[in-house]
Amino acid sequence: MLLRALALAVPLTMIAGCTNSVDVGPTTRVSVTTSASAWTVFQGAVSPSPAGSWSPDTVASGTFLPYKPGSTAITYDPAVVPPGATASVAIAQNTQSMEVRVQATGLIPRRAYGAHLHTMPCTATPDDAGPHYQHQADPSKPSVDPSYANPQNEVWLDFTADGYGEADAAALQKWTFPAGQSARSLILHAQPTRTAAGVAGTAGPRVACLTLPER
Ligand SMILES: [Cu+2]
Repeated sequence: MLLRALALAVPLTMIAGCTNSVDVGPTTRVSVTTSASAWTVFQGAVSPSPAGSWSPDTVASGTFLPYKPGSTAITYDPAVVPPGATASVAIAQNTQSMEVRVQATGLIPRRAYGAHLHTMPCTATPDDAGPHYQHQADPSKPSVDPSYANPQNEVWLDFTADGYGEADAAALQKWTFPAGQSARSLILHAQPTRTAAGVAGTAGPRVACLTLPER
């Protein structure tokens, strides 16, 4: 008898749910934009992994706020990365290649940002995050030589925020982080990354920083 009552209750609940949903307008975006939008592949050579095989070994996310002791997601320029903006980074590696994905929200709609993985964690001082992580280290510092400062040797994740201030980007590398060594931050820059000799890899001021976990 109890089962019978439950069997009746379930369809009734479903009907009630359908009826209610009529009143919910299409004004709430929720996560539709994020989940439906395609990853922007910076390097272009390989397609992103199919969703089923994507299994990152490193994930970090945070909400950018002005620096406080212990912060792991910091905005250095609230006019460019508004407090409350978010970013998440996921890194998936196999034996010889790596894919890095970033998703961001709360940015300035339709604004272009430079973005890279850097060597050190975030602090109150933007430069403390160090230079870009390089697979083959440039013997000259700062590295502005396009034969080292390029998106094959560094992890570049530049993006332009959409009309809602959201963005996705991905980078594919034909190398992996050596054991016990990895990039420790995602830096957002005020400008897209330059590629010309003498300025390669530069992208204007550092406007936000997300610390990545040690691996
Ligand atoms: Cu950078």
